[in-house]
Amino acid sequence: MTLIMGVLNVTPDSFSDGGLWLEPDAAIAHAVDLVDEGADIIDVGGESTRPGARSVDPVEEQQRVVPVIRALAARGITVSVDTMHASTARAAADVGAAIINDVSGGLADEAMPQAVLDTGLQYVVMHWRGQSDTMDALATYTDTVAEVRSELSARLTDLLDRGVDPSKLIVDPGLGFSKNAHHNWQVLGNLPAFETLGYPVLIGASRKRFLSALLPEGSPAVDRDAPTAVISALAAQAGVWAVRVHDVASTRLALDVARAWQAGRDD
Ligand code: PMM
Repeated sequence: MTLIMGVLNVTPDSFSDGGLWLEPDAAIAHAVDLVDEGADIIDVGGESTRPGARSVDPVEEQQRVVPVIRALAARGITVSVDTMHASTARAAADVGAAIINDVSGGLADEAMPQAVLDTGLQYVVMHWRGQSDTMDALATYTDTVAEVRSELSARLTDLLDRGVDPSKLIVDPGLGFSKNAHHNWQVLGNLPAFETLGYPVLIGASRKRFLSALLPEGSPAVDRDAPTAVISALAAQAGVWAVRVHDVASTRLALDVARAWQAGRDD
């Protein structure tokens, strides 16, 4: 059954929810709501990765995320930490995080693979070609699916060579990261190609820019929750391990529909 990773951005500048959950108490309350709505994992991030976002000092990032992760883990909630910094991953592990979600797949901080080894946490390896200020310029492919897959495969090989336990690894093709709308749809239409890497697959389509083309011009980001939920259902049918979403309730419903559909077929 496909899991739901609920997004909790403890940032002033994330594109769809920046500034909403900067206060720890508000962040914790929102995470508890997401769990009540059906999230299996809460992904806590303290640095926006939207195109053009400024990078955040790891100390500031830790001030944002550590108290929130500590409180959520103490409530028995499974927490992932969305970070490219090894020091933040270690600080999160110390207060009970279960998963390191690194959108750079270990490329942004050379100390990350050792942090993965030392903490023994699960590790999301996302496809990434460069920091937020350069990533759009790097969105060039001749064969999108093959190139994303082989670049992910190279990251996996590197991590395994350093001794990371394969059972800890999760892959994510990184929708929107050095990928335009066309590239994103190519990835989504070919999810089995990523599943053949042999690791659980995570998909993060939620509220991303490429969904806006399906909606009336000028629609707010929350209007992307319906297309996001449809993607969640289709991704579940394609066998993904988890979907990372802002609006958990609509994706919960979509996954329940997909499951009922499947049960009808198996009956
Ligand atoms: N997207 C964002 C941030 N973190 N992590 C993973 N594993 N996959 C993603 O697609 C992903 C991510 C950017 O979205 P946000 O600003 O809404 O958090």
